[in-house]
Amino acid sequence: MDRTFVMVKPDGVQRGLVGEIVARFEDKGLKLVAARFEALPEKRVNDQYKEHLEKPFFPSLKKYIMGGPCFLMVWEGRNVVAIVRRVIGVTNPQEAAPGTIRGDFGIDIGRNVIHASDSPESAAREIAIHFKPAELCSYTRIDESIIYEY
Ligand code: IDP
Ligand code: MG
Repeated sequence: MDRTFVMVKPDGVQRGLVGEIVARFEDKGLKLVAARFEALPEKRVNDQYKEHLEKPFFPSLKKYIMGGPCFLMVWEGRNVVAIVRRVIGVTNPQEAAPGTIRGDFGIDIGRNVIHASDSPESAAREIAIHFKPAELCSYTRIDESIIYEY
């Protein structure tokens, strides 16, 4: 099974969207294997967004992400990285389709509620930034045998 890193950003936390967001992934049939609620230290924000360090929006992105606690998660499932990117919607909430998390809950690109890894390589890198291997739990969802055809 594949894994991806997902994080409810401070605006999502402060708007009380954590439960709704977790429910969407649970309802999809994905499996939660790790979670933590915390304010991110600067180093992990820089590591997380290392491809954006030189972008003009990076200072405001960092201020946004460090503006309050985040809810960090690892989700598991077949092809989970691509599935979760489709469930959250495109980066700009104004362009994100209705029915996606960003499409349903956001307006500004700099307040887009949620992060998710964009490739299996990013997922592995981001999971390792935020979680120790021992923090990833192994268990079976009771409905796994019917969610998956094989
Ligand atoms: P993603 O979150 O959909 O993967 P990225 O391009 O990786 O999008 O950008 C990371 C985050 O940086 C976005 O989710 C958003 O919070 C912020 N961001 C991206 N582009 C802009 C921008 O043009 N202005 C302000 N913030 C931006
Ligand atoms: Mg990204």
